[in-house]
Amino acid sequence: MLTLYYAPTPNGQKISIMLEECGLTYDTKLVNILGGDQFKPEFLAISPNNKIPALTDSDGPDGAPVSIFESGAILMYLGEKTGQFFPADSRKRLDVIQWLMFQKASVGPMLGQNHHFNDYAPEPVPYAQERYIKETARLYGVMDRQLAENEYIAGSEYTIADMAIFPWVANYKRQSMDMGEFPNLRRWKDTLKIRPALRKGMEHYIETRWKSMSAEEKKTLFDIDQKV
Ligand SMILES: N[C@@H](CCC(=O)N[C@@H](CS)C(=O)NCC(=O)O)C(=O)O
Repeated sequence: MLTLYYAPTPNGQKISIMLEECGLTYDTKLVNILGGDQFKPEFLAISPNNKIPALTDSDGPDGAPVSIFESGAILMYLGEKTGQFFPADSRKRLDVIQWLMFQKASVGPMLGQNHHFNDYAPEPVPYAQERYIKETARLYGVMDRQLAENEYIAGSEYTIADMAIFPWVANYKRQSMDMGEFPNLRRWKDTLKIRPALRKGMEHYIETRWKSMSAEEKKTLFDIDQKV
């Protein structure tokens, strides 16, 4: 049995997309990250960095149960487990790993800061707002150039690297990006967004997504002091 610890955010949606694309059966445990569920000992036991997503599998690689945190590791685990969306060929696999690492090290953290300073910061910080909008545009440019030469982000096949990036680029309006400036990225986004399984993954528990955050919820999510 696979159990996904989840909230409907880009990092959570990466995994619901992969589970749906693979046609896997899974349970979902909603983690209320605005209410502090991520700090509960039972969640920290499987996700020590107090973040969703996490996955448990009662049938791990050696037949024993396993738990996994970090979305990139979960995507690679599911790719290996199912033999889908993570090519076996060494060169192709290396391409997927590079673009997956690019998402994990750059797209997620930088676009996350864009969301933070433009949506959640208690007061406007123009330097930070501008910095992260410019960095988002730079990263969109990197992806646009890659997609000028390749159908998908890591080459000719749809892979876990595309699934990791899509939920972030789906938020382009919120990031103040004009997709007209990135025609190849737009072509890729429009191709992916009509995949039924990807749509199902994107919509997984989307009705529980918050529209706004109270001051107390922001403190739970963003006040580093209370986390140490
Ligand atoms: N590097 C992590 C990032 C995950 C992440 O940032 N999760 C956020 C939601 S999108 C979270 O759970 N935040 C709760 C917190 O920081 O307390 C991954 O890719 O899995």
